[in-house]
Amino acid sequence: MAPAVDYSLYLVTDSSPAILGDRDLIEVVEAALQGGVTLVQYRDKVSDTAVLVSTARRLHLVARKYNVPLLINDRIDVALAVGCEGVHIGQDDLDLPSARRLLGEKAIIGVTVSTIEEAQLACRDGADYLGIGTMFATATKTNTKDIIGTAGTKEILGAIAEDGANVRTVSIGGINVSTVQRVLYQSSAPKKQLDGVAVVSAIIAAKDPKRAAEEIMNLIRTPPPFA
Ligand code: TZP
Ligand code: MG
Repeated sequence: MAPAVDYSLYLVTDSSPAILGDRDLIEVVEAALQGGVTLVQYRDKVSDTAVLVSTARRLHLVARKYNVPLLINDRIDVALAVGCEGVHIGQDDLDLPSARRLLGEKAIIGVTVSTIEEAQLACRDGADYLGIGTMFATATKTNTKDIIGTAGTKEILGAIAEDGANVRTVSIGGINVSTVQRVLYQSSAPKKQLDGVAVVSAIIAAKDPKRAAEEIMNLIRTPPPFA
Protein backbone atom coordinates (compact mmCIF):
# COMPACT_ATOMS: atom_id res chain seq x y z
CA MET A 1 0.00 0.00 0.00
CA ALA A 2 1.18 3.49 -0.83
CA PRO A 3 1.38 5.93 2.11
CA ALA A 4 -1.52 8.33 2.83
CA VAL A 5 -1.39 11.21 0.38
CA ASP A 6 -3.19 14.56 0.35
CA TYR A 7 -4.54 14.99 -3.18
CA SER A 8 -6.30 18.34 -2.55
CA LEU A 9 -4.14 20.51 -4.79
CA TYR A 10 -2.00 18.52 -7.16
CA LEU A 11 0.52 20.53 -9.17
CA VAL A 12 1.46 19.08 -12.57
CA THR A 13 4.43 20.81 -14.16
CA ASP A 14 5.03 21.88 -17.74
CA SER A 15 8.41 22.92 -19.10
CA SER A 16 7.25 24.29 -22.45
CA PRO A 17 8.07 27.93 -23.20
CA ALA A 18 4.37 28.69 -23.67
CA ILE A 19 3.66 27.88 -20.02
CA LEU A 20 6.90 28.09 -18.04
CA GLY A 21 8.33 30.94 -20.12
CA ASP A 22 11.98 31.61 -19.28
CA ARG A 23 11.52 31.02 -15.56
CA ASP A 24 13.27 28.35 -13.53
CA LEU A 25 11.01 25.36 -12.95
CA ILE A 26 12.45 24.59 -9.53
CA GLU A 27 11.79 28.15 -8.33
CA VAL A 28 8.24 28.09 -9.70
CA VAL A 29 7.53 24.75 -8.02
CA GLU A 30 9.02 25.93 -4.72
CA ALA A 31 6.77 29.01 -4.80
CA ALA A 32 3.76 26.77 -5.46
CA LEU A 33 4.80 24.56 -2.52
CA GLN A 34 4.92 27.64 -0.33
CA GLY A 35 1.42 28.41 -1.55
CA GLY A 36 0.23 25.02 -0.32
CA VAL A 37 0.24 22.47 -3.15
CA THR A 38 -0.01 19.02 -1.62
CA LEU A 39 1.40 16.80 -4.38
CA VAL A 40 3.72 17.44 -7.36
CA GLN A 41 4.02 15.64 -10.68
CA TYR A 42 7.02 16.36 -12.89
CA ARG A 43 5.58 16.30 -16.41
CA ASP A 44 8.08 17.32 -19.06
CA LYS A 45 7.51 16.53 -22.72
CA VAL A 46 10.44 18.59 -24.01
CA SER A 47 13.61 17.56 -22.15
CA ASP A 48 15.95 14.66 -22.88
CA THR A 49 16.52 11.84 -20.40
CA ALA A 50 19.60 13.35 -18.74
CA VAL A 51 17.77 16.63 -18.08
CA LEU A 52 14.69 14.74 -16.87
CA VAL A 53 16.76 12.88 -14.28
CA SER A 54 18.68 15.93 -13.06
CA THR A 55 15.55 18.10 -12.87
CA ALA A 56 13.61 15.35 -11.12
CA ARG A 57 16.40 15.07 -8.51
CA ARG A 58 16.24 18.81 -7.82
CA LEU A 59 12.44 18.73 -7.65
CA HIS A 60 12.57 15.79 -5.28
CA LEU A 61 14.86 17.71 -2.91
CA VAL A 62 12.61 20.75 -2.93
CA ALA A 63 9.38 18.78 -2.53
CA ARG A 64 10.85 16.92 0.43
CA LYS A 65 11.47 20.20 2.24
CA TYR A 66 7.69 20.63 2.25
CA ASN A 67 6.98 16.96 2.95
CA VAL A 68 5.20 16.65 -0.40
CA PRO A 69 5.52 13.54 -2.59
CA LEU A 70 6.96 13.81 -6.11
CA LEU A 71 5.61 11.70 -8.96
CA ILE A 72 7.01 11.46 -12.51
CA ASN A 73 4.83 11.53 -15.60
CA ASP A 74 5.26 8.56 -17.98
CA ARG A 75 8.84 7.63 -17.11
CA ILE A 76 9.18 4.72 -14.69
CA ASP A 77 12.93 4.69 -15.40
CA VAL A 78 13.30 8.30 -14.22
CA ALA A 79 11.26 7.61 -11.06
CA LEU A 80 13.46 4.61 -10.30
CA ALA A 81 16.67 6.55 -10.94
CA VAL A 82 15.58 9.35 -8.63
CA GLY A 83 13.94 7.24 -5.95
CA CYS A 84 10.88 9.49 -5.78
CA GLU A 85 7.46 8.48 -4.52
CA GLY A 86 5.78 7.30 -7.72
CA VAL A 87 4.56 7.83 -11.26
CA HIS A 88 1.58 8.95 -13.27
CA ILE A 89 0.81 6.92 -16.39
CA GLY A 90 -1.61 7.44 -19.25
CA GLN A 91 -3.50 4.92 -21.33
CA ASP A 92 -0.65 4.73 -23.87
CA ASP A 93 2.19 4.33 -21.37
CA LEU A 94 3.60 1.23 -19.70
CA ASP A 95 0.71 -0.78 -18.26
CA LEU A 96 -0.05 -0.49 -14.55
CA PRO A 97 0.78 -4.10 -13.53
CA SER A 98 4.23 -3.74 -15.12
CA ALA A 99 4.77 -0.34 -13.49
CA ARG A 100 3.77 -1.84 -10.13
CA ARG A 101 6.15 -4.74 -10.58
CA LEU A 102 9.01 -2.35 -11.30
CA LEU A 103 8.24 0.22 -8.58
CA GLY A 104 6.87 -1.94 -5.78
CA GLU A 105 3.88 -1.82 -3.46
CA LYS A 106 4.85 1.39 -1.68
CA ALA A 107 5.00 3.49 -4.85
CA ILE A 108 2.15 5.88 -5.61
CA ILE A 109 0.81 5.05 -9.07
CA GLY A 110 -1.84 7.17 -10.77
CA VAL A 111 -3.56 6.56 -14.08
CA THR A 112 -5.33 8.92 -16.49
CA VAL A 113 -8.88 7.76 -17.23
CA SER A 114 -11.62 9.22 -19.42
CA THR A 115 -14.21 6.44 -19.33
CA ILE A 116 -15.88 4.14 -16.80
CA GLU A 117 -14.16 1.12 -18.38
CA GLU A 118 -10.70 2.68 -18.08
CA ALA A 119 -11.44 3.64 -14.47
CA GLN A 120 -12.65 0.13 -13.58
CA LEU A 121 -9.59 -1.49 -15.14
CA ALA A 122 -7.21 0.88 -13.34
CA CYS A 123 -8.98 0.09 -10.05
CA ARG A 124 -8.76 -3.68 -10.66
CA ASP A 125 -5.04 -3.26 -11.43
CA GLY A 126 -4.48 -1.45 -8.12
CA ALA A 127 -4.12 2.22 -9.05
CA ASP A 128 -3.65 4.44 -6.01
CA TYR A 129 -5.45 7.30 -7.70
CA LEU A 130 -7.21 8.17 -10.94
CA GLY A 131 -6.59 11.38 -12.86
CA ILE A 132 -10.05 11.82 -14.36
CA GLY A 133 -10.30 14.01 -17.43
CA THR A 134 -10.17 15.93 -19.46
CA MET A 135 -12.55 18.11 -17.44
CA PHE A 136 -12.57 21.20 -19.68
CA ALA A 137 -10.80 21.95 -22.97
CA THR A 138 -7.36 23.37 -22.28
CA ALA A 139 -4.53 24.83 -24.33
CA THR A 140 -2.04 22.91 -22.17
CA LYS A 141 -2.96 19.55 -23.70
CA THR A 142 -4.77 19.71 -26.99
CA ASN A 143 -4.49 16.05 -28.00
CA THR A 144 -6.92 14.83 -25.37
CA LYS A 145 -9.44 12.36 -26.70
CA ASP A 146 -12.31 13.26 -24.42
CA ILE A 147 -13.66 16.36 -22.77
CA ILE A 148 -15.93 14.80 -20.16
CA GLY A 149 -16.99 17.77 -18.04
CA THR A 150 -18.56 17.51 -14.62
CA ALA A 151 -21.30 15.14 -15.86
CA GLY A 152 -18.82 12.58 -17.26
CA THR A 153 -16.69 12.83 -14.13
CA LYS A 154 -19.73 12.24 -11.93
CA GLU A 155 -20.60 9.11 -13.92
CA ILE A 156 -17.10 7.71 -13.44
CA LEU A 157 -17.15 8.50 -9.71
CA GLY A 158 -20.57 6.87 -9.39
CA ALA A 159 -19.42 3.70 -11.17
CA ILE A 160 -16.32 3.21 -9.05
CA ALA A 161 -18.33 3.87 -5.89
CA GLU A 162 -20.78 1.14 -6.97
CA ASP A 163 -17.83 -1.23 -7.40
CA GLY A 164 -16.64 -0.32 -3.90
CA ALA A 165 -13.22 0.60 -5.28
CA ASN A 166 -10.81 2.02 -2.75
CA VAL A 167 -9.13 4.58 -4.97
CA ARG A 168 -8.48 8.30 -4.69
CA THR A 169 -9.52 10.64 -7.50
CA VAL A 170 -8.52 13.99 -8.95
CA SER A 171 -9.89 15.92 -11.90
CA ILE A 172 -7.64 17.51 -14.55
CA GLY A 173 -8.06 19.96 -17.40
CA GLY A 174 -8.89 23.66 -17.37
CA ILE A 175 -9.01 23.96 -13.60
CA ASN A 176 -8.34 27.42 -12.19
CA VAL A 177 -9.78 29.92 -9.70
CA SER A 178 -12.88 30.38 -11.84
CA THR A 179 -13.68 26.68 -12.28
CA VAL A 180 -12.35 24.84 -9.22
CA GLN A 181 -15.46 25.01 -7.05
CA ARG A 182 -17.74 23.97 -9.92
CA VAL A 183 -15.41 21.03 -10.62
CA LEU A 184 -15.41 19.84 -7.02
CA TYR A 185 -19.07 20.22 -6.24
CA GLN A 186 -20.80 19.50 -9.53
CA SER A 187 -18.79 16.31 -10.08
CA SER A 188 -19.69 14.67 -6.79
CA ALA A 189 -21.59 11.39 -7.02
CA PRO A 190 -23.78 10.37 -4.06
CA LYS A 191 -21.16 8.04 -2.58
CA LYS A 192 -17.95 9.42 -4.00
CA GLN A 193 -16.44 12.84 -4.43
CA LEU A 194 -13.17 14.04 -5.88
CA ASP A 195 -10.22 14.04 -3.50
CA GLY A 196 -8.69 16.98 -5.29
CA VAL A 197 -7.82 18.81 -8.47
CA ALA A 198 -4.75 18.69 -10.69
CA VAL A 199 -3.60 22.02 -12.09
CA VAL A 200 -0.96 22.97 -14.65
CA SER A 201 -1.18 26.43 -16.24
CA ALA A 202 -3.22 28.17 -13.53
CA ILE A 203 -0.19 27.80 -11.26
CA ILE A 204 2.86 27.22 -13.50
CA ALA A 205 2.02 30.09 -15.89
CA ALA A 206 0.84 32.43 -13.11
CA LYS A 207 2.81 35.62 -12.49
CA ASP A 208 2.84 34.73 -8.81
CA PRO A 209 2.65 30.91 -8.45
CA LYS A 210 2.58 31.06 -4.65
CA ARG A 211 -0.42 33.33 -4.63
CA ALA A 212 -2.13 31.32 -7.37
CA ALA A 213 -1.77 28.15 -5.31
CA GLU A 214 -3.03 29.91 -2.18
CA GLU A 215 -6.07 31.25 -4.00
CA ILE A 216 -7.02 27.86 -5.45
CA MET A 217 -6.45 26.19 -2.07
CA ASN A 218 -8.69 28.73 -0.34
CA LEU A 219 -11.46 27.96 -2.82
CA ILE A 220 -10.99 24.21 -2.29
CA ARG A 221 -11.43 24.73 1.45
CA THR A 222 -14.41 27.09 1.16
CA PRO A 223 -17.85 25.70 0.32
CA PRO A 224 -19.16 27.47 -2.79
CA PRO A 225 -22.21 29.78 -2.62
CA PHE A 226 -24.16 27.47 -4.98
CA ALA A 227 -23.56 24.19 -3.11
N1 TZP B 1 -4.23 15.77 -18.92
C1 TZP B 1 -5.48 16.08 -19.25
S1 TZP B 1 -5.69 17.76 -19.40
C2 TZP B 1 -4.07 18.04 -18.99
C3 TZP B 1 -3.43 16.84 -18.77
C4 TZP B 1 -2.01 16.69 -18.41
C5 TZP B 1 -3.48 19.40 -18.92
C6 TZP B 1 -4.17 20.28 -17.94
O1 TZP B 1 -3.58 21.56 -17.95
P1 TZP B 1 -4.29 22.84 -17.38
O2 TZP B 1 -3.34 23.96 -17.75
O3 TZP B 1 -4.40 22.69 -15.89
O4 TZP B 1 -5.61 22.98 -18.07
MG1 MG C 1 1.64 9.73 -20.50
